[in-house]
Amino acid sequence: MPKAVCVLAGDVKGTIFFQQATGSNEVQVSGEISGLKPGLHGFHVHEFGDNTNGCMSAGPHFNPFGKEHAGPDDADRHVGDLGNVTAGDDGVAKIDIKDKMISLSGELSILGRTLVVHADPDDLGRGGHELSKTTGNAGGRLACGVIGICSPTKNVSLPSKNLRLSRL
Ligand SMILES: [Cu+2]
Ligand SMILES: [Zn+2]
Repeated sequence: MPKAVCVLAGDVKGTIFFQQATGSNEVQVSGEISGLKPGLHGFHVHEFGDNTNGCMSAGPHFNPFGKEHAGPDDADRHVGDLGNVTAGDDGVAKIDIKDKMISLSGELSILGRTLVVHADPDDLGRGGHELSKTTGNAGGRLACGVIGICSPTKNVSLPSKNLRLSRL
């Protein structure tokens, strides 16, 4: 089964795996991010895998259909809109998301693009802020990494215990 990985490095760090069963339209996103302020943090795939100017050169949310920003469960959304991750009091966010819009192949492939975790909660387009419909007003880009191909035989372990819901 195709698999991909993204490594976040710095004060905020973590490893996030992506896997998609052959022929399935669902991508399983799993992993852990540490060093976060407790609470919600916007979590998106941005368009470019360009980190030459840090996370800023990753560009806007991956949005091949020209939609407005929204939440992961909305039919009309940016393809890259994965919602929020939730950090506990220990600053660790455990991630276990299934998403039907991103893909590891074809037109909607996220390979070679950038995964970003933000300073603030993503309002999922509903906050009424001027940025709600473009970024969810999720604040600064705390950490990012390019999503790369990993070995299909790699053992991708899911976060086991004390799994917190990673979406609003
Ligand atoms: Cu983002
Ligand atoms: Zn978006």
